Amino acid sequence: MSEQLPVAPVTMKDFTTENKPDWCPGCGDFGILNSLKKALVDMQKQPHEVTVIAGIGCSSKLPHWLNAYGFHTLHGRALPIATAARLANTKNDVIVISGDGDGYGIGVGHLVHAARRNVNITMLAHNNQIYGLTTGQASPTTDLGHKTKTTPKGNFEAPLNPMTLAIACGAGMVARSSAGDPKHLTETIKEAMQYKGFALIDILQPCVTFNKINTYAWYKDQAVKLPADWDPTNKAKAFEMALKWGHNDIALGTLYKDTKLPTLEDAYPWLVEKPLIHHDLRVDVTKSLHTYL
Ligand SMILES: Cc1ncc(C[n+]2csc(CCOP(=O)(O)OP(=O)(O)O)c2C)c(N)n1
Ligand code: SF4
Ligand SMILES: [Mg+2]
Repeated sequence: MSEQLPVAPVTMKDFTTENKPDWCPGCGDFGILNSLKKALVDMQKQPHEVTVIAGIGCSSKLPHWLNAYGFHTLHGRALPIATAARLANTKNDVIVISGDGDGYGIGVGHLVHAARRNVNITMLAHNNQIYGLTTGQASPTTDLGHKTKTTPKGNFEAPLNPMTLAIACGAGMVARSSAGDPKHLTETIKEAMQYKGFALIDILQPCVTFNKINTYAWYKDQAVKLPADWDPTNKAKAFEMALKWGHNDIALGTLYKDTKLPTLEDAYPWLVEKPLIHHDLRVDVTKSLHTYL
């Protein structure tokens, strides 16, 4: 019998790359990367057990600086690729990294379908309410009246509410956290990764260079933690809470969670049994097509 080699405990160093992030000093993305690493270490995940799929944006550069499997895809297209990655190997934890432009703008159609399919992945939406990478244009979550490069007289388009959208589309878990509260964010990421289904974490993330309104101080002043006795299974109450935005009204925590909702992979038990690569996918032309359906 072969002897099992002892496995050394996973540390932050195991998830740290040689290259350092090129985000602006003080950017909220640093706090999100650190909280993600801490969550993975707390859960004692091995780097090879984790796949991080990102779109395009400052936030979406994160996979370059996390020592795990990673794919920096196309603007708005992380979710379909993440869905495929998860179905191809359900033993792998799949995390999506997205921005408010990437995930709630160009990629919002994919959010709708990932939510309704309840794909077993965790989406971290770095919501800085601006297009950071392209130097400060209004995004779908830019507040009304906010003056940006594309809204010089102030934004007159009502912002999209990602929380109500995700709940309405059938997401299994919908939470909000903050890059400025690493402890809360780490715990929320762990909860989302342990959740069996689609978990969206909308993360308040200051862009210190191009958003001078929604700063660390602004979010700290506006955000408030959900009460300790909050019941996340009450969908109507979660929706009501998700509608709120403003002073002492931006709720941090898990607004909604349905632990009984079937996930997409529940419909494909043969994929859960073993990864796609270990299946015999050869097609026998003598058999009727119906044999394969
Ligand atoms: C198809 C396509 N359209 C537009 C762009 C230009 N572009 C790159 S990132 C970006 C927006 C980034 O904003 P966000 O997703 O909020 O990420 P952040 O930089 O704020 O983290 C845009 C419009 C692109 N790369 N590809
Ligand atoms: S432009 Fe904004 S979002 Fe991008 S790295 Fe700088 S501070 Fe962060
Ligand atoms: Mg953004």
